[in-house]
Amino acid sequence: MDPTIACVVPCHNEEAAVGKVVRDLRAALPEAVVYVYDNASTDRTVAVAREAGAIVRQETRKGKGNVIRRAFADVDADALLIIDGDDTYDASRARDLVDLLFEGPYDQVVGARRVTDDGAYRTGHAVGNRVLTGAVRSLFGNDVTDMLSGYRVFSRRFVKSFPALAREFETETEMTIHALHLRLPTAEVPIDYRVRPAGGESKLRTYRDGWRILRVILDLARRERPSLVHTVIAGVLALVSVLLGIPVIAEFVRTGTGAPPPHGHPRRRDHDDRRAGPARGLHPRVAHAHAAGTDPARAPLLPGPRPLPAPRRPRGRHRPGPGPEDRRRGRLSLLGNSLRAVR
Ligand SMILES: Nc1nc2c(ncn2[C@@H]2O[C@H](COP(=O)(O)OP(=O)(O)OP(=O)(O)O)[C@@H](O)[C@H]2O)c(=O)[nH]1
Ligand SMILES: [Mg+2]
Repeated sequence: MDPTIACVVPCHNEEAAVGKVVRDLRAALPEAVVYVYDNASTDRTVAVAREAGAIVRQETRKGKGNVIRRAFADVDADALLIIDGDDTYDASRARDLVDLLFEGPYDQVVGARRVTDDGAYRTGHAVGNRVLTGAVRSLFGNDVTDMLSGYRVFSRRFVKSFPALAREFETETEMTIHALHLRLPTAEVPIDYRVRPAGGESKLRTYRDGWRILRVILDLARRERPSLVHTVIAGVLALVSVLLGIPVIAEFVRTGTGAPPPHGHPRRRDHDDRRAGPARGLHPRVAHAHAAGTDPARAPLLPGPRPLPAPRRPRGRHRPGPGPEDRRRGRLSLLGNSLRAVR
């Protein structure tokens, strides 16, 4: 028995292009059944698709991901091809993709876009696709060059095992990661990517959908590669903490104590000592002799007050420690030092 082939075309307001897409598919794959999955179109998409020979199905929940989930559940075929209804992909290449799937045999064949028309990609989309594809390659494997392509053929095995969770444009990311994670045999076929015909309008919102796609990548990475993700997070935090700690370690090495003096600045010995005088605590006669470079024993007796004895450290449990104000200043200065060192 010949293998069965189905084509699924998700459409939302594509009256300008869907007729040509359906006709091209039917010409390339006469034996295939072509389904147009519409939801909430307010133009003549449904009528145009029917006139071109497609079976039109409706999905109540809006979003390309919702449509794909419904189609994967309902459609039964040995090969299931998906393609956008905006005629940006070359539907006449459908036979090449399907033949390769059966020949492989592969579970997925992706039409990897090669831009032939300047302007086929909206500003920044090519770069965004490259960045997201690079993130997926480094996290999940190197076998993909266009992870956001919407032109693919799947085996029955892939379709029935695919846990379709996406609601909107994250659906292609899920397909790519599903194949990479389960190491499903996948091939790519270079295909032309061209501008949509006049009258058609893109539904992709660059930042909102780009952010959703990135979140799917991170979420799947956390689930599929937990040790890698948590090692990277721990490594970044360890690096930050070492950077913040450098001033404290340097202070410790220099002074032998990690805590800064209570007045909030590292102790400057020369300055403090000069203020205190060279011979604090010495009898003025001896200090004078030191300063003059003479023998203190022969120095003349000078009148003057005897130095006060050094204050005695209180004993017992009620020694006065640094007050709350001192501690607060100490903490602030530690933070200040750390931030100054990071800068
Ligand atoms: N049924 C259905 N189809 C949708 C919905 N949103 C988008 N589509 C279809 O999904 C396909 C891809 O949408 P596009 O707007 O072309 O998005 P894109 O191809 O990623 O972006 P462009 O590069 O700007 O074309 C098109 O056929 C849309 O009509 C939706 O909510 N429901
Ligand atoms: Mg498109």
